[in-house]
Amino acid sequence: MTLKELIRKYILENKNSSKIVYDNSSKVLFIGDIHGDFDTIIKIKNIMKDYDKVVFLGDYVDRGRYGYEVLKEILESYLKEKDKIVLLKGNHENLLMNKFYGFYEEILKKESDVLEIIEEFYNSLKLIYINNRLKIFAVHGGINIVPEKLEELLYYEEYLLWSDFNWGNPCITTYNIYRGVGVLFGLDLLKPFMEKFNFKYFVRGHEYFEEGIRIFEFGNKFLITLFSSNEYPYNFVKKKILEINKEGYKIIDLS
Ligand SMILES: [Mn+2]
Repeated sequence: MTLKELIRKYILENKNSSKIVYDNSSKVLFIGDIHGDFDTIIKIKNIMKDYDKVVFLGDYVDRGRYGYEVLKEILESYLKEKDKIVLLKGNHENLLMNKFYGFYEEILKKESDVLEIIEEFYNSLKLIYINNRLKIFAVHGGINIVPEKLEELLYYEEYLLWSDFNWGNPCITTYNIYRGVGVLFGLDLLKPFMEKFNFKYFVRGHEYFEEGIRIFEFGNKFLITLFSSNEYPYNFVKKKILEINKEGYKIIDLS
């Protein structure tokens, strides 16, 4: 199948469903930003069978060379096991971003018809994954409020996709000076959010670290940032993916 055909099938399955995925799986695999790194896809393909759920945290395309192949492979897997694979949206699932960071040109070269349908595809991606059994909240970037109900977060898509954790001053939520969009959210937001909704893990992508993962622990709760690409300009990154099960979490090295 062409990428356009795969995308069309994905849209049909998802266009009228909620942007929040609620799940009760007991063994979940998380994959951080891929940014066109096909090697990541090859490596996870063999281990996906060991999991009840596989959650991609977004940023599939741009920067790296193989965004087209990455999307194709992920959508083929999705269509084989629709209940198993969750595709969250990243800030690079956006045509304007693609014009600046490479995927637009890549589509033009590899399958230009995809352009007719790509924005509808981006709009049909999920924004939040919630696992009540394992007490996980997952999103590409972060949060900007402690809502009354989780569904309210969907009004703040830009914040969900663009926000970062305030590593420099974990206590304080402030304007995201580094990106000029979204917030840097601190413990003043994170802690009441996690307590109110009884989450133990906050899993996100969006930021790269040389170690491919960074974990902030508070009480018996964890904010985990994952990065799963070492395509240029991230060649130095020791890319990681993450398993969460009933016993705890396990970091898997893909580098
Ligand atoms: Mn991102």
